[in-house]
Amino acid sequence: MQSDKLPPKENFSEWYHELLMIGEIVDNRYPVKGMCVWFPFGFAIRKNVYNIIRELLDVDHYEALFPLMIPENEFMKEAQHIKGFENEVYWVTNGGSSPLEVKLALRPTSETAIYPMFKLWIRSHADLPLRVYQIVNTFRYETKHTRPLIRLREITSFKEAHTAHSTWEEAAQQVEIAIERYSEFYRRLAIPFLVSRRPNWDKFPGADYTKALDVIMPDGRTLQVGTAHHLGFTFSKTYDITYETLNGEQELVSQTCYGISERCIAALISVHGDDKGLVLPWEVAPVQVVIIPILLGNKETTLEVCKSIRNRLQEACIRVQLDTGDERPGAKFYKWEMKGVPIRLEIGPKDIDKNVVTLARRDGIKKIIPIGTLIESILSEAKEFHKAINDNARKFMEKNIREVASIEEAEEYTKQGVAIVSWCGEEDCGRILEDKVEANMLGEPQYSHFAETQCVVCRKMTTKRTYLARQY
Ligand code: A5A
Ligand code: ZN
Repeated sequence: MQSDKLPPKENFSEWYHELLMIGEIVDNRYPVKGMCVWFPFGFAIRKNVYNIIRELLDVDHYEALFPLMIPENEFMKEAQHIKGFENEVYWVTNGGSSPLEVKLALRPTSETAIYPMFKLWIRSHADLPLRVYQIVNTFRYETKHTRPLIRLREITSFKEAHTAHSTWEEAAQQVEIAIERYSEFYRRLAIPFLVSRRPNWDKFPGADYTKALDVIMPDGRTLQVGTAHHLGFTFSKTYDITYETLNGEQELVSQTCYGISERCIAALISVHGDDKGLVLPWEVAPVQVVIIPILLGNKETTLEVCKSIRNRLQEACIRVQLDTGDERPGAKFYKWEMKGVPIRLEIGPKDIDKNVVTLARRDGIKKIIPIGTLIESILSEAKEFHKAINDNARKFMEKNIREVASIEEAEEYTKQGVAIVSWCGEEDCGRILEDKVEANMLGEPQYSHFAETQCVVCRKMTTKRTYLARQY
């Protein structure tokens, strides 16, 4: 039994874990560490969220599906990749009681499953660029503290895209396109984020470089919610993926890959939620509007009006629920607020007499709306609601980033938020920084420019900066 009292969001960790249960997102009681069960309500959110990713990628990617198991010989081909993942791989060694001739890895990510097939699929320049993605479960034997939706051993919602190009430059362009698509994705979830280029010692195993999106969580720590990797020629050399050029020569393809997991839902819940529970953006809320009848006087008439309004909303493709349960209205308000429903309509006999309804947004705004223009009003309030939760989230993010001038200040500030410090870009200085500040370097902020100043470690002049943060 769990209590249905939510701790205040201030106690972020307890709030988060409790809300996943009472908000019916995921159940962490499954008897394998790091593996969670999606409740139907959480799964409905997931479906809506992943529909956005699909919509954004389907424009110019193909969705595909590769097997879960990877033969050891394929998995072990790329040395840098092995080094990055070998301690995190689950191995299948038996079929029934017979040992397998070739051990099988459960994919921790799918480069080594996909690229042997790319070798077969790509013949000539006409096959390029090739862009595919899949949404699958992946397995990582994480040794750091596991957390639902954040650090899982079975990642159930791993969206990975893999692309192949005729030149390195075109692949670099694809990394930018990936970052742009992910940015659009997070804008639609009203989640502000930081984009940075990871330092070389933190890039994806086998990549030339990695760019990442990070979200600042309520406790000031950052969560990496998406990454795009320029793979250069690393894997095309290993897996011999070549194409015939216009002149009839064989050339290696240049590759990228980029991924997002259910961490996007962890961010969604954490960034927008409040002391009352979930706050869901309109586009992904399983229930967008809830109608609460106020049953005083002529109950029949009130229910009739509520039903006809529900039908009108359904015809307008709004996900609506009419709550005709026995609880008192106050108890229903509380329940649906906890579920994050963006808009609540309260309809009682007095409203009906005046041909109006009371509309209450999940962010606290309340209005009286004429029934005649209800659909238009709801749709415009939905837009306003998106803007309001987005502004609120942005304010929080901006309040928790600061440029600081010294190692000491960075050490102090990263206790509560993300510090920006000047860093010459040298690995030696970076390592010293991470060590002294006791925080992680997210890397260079992208698409921003800074004045010239001294590296906080070596004092060389530089226009470079890095984010420093305590990371999830
Ligand atoms: N093949 C590329 C795309 C790849 O695997 N990249 S990655 O290792 O960076 O993973 C992609 C994203 O998955 C990460 O940015 C992170 O947001 C998420 N992720 C990684 N490990 C995870 C874990 N154990 N649980 C949940 N999400 C995870
Ligand atoms: Zn330096």
